[in-house]
Amino acid sequence: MRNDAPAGPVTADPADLRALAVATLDGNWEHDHTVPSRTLYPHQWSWDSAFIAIGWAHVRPARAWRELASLFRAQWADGRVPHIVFNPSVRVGAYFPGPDHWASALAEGAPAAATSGLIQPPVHALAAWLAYRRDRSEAARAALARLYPRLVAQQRYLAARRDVGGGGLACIVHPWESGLDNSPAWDAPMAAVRVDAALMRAYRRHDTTHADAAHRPTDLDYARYIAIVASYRALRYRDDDLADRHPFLVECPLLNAAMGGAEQALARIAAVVGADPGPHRDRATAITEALVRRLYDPTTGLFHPRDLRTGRLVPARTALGLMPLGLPDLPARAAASVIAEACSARFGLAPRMERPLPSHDRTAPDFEPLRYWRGPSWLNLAWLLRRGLRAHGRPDLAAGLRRSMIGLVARSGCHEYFHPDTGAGLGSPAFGWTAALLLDVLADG
Ligand code: 9WN
Repeated sequence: MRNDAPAGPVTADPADLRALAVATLDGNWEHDHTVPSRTLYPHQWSWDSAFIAIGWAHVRPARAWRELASLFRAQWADGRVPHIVFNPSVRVGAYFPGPDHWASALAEGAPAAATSGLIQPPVHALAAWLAYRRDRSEAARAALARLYPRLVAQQRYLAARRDVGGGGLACIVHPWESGLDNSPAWDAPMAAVRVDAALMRAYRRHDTTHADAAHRPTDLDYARYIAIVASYRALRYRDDDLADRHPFLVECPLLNAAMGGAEQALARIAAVVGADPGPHRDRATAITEALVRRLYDPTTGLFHPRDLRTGRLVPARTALGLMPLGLPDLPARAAASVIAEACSARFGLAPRMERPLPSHDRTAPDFEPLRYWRGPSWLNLAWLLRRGLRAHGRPDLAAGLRRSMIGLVARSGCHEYFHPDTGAGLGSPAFGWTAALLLDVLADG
């Protein structure tokens, strides 16, 4: 099956939903990895592969390990895991910005494959651990042992090269690194990026030929995205002196929560592969403490990104600010306030949810129900939040979120994202992580 055709309204039968999810993943499988979408994203994406591996582990475990192995084959010498690994057999120009734009071959320590120079949230150690929990075969243990040093190097890169603020957290150098590209969380730091509005005349976007332009980031967003890439590319993606020369430096709550979660997962993996879990546990504790110290705002009860160019927290209340709940050692006070915010009218979490979890505060004036990460509901955010609710003793809310996630796919299919009021499917109709994470929640009632 090639996944280009929109999926129709589906079914509430779990067996049918599971079959739809497996068909979606099968349709997106590409020899050693899974594309997020055949049309919009025809290469391999970093955090997509992690979520997708979690799904494969339920149905074709060997593919979970191949997915992670192929991604980590493209790891850079400094430990960074690139956010896109380009498939050389895909037509040049099928995605913008493509391999020529990134020119990774010119950078020191880049792999043989063409990649981007950016990263995405490090959810891979968690994915590897969850895949192993489902598949404890000897082959799985060997795959986990091969991945372990690479996962450790990924964390080392973040801690050693990206702690520009010096407070024990990693910063992102581009909104794409957060995975939530056009979140209102980035509006203030992005506004400070000087850009010539005519810049995009020199390029052709491809996303807007496959998706409605009104649902995607704007041309001005793209002009800034390209300007920030140009700044980093000019340094050959080196991280020295970022504070002096790079226009976008922000500590993101989701990326850092993922980094802390990765250390928790690595502690478990270490115990399986004969390494010492202790340092991982210590680093997990230190990251949680740094998150609370640097990104928690007791007046909003939420976590907020810190803009390192101004030193200030970004005031927008987005779903990013809920994500540190995934850390099991988050202090009870912070966990309680995040849960209270999640249950407020802003995010509408409840044991019986009336509407799906939005990606942005639905009471905010800049909430946009159709535009990508500025309002629509995404399954990966719901999945991450659900883990946090379980870790912090709220199975009732976790169950509400699970039902809501299943309900979205039952209504609309494996879409990329969903209308936060109606649940209508938006973006790609056959999206990898939606299918994969649905398989995970279906298996885990
Ligand atoms: C840029 C692949 C990726 C996801 C991101 C999502 C989107 C890319 C784009 O698609 O970003 O990396 O072209 O818009 O925002 O989270 O990993 O699914």
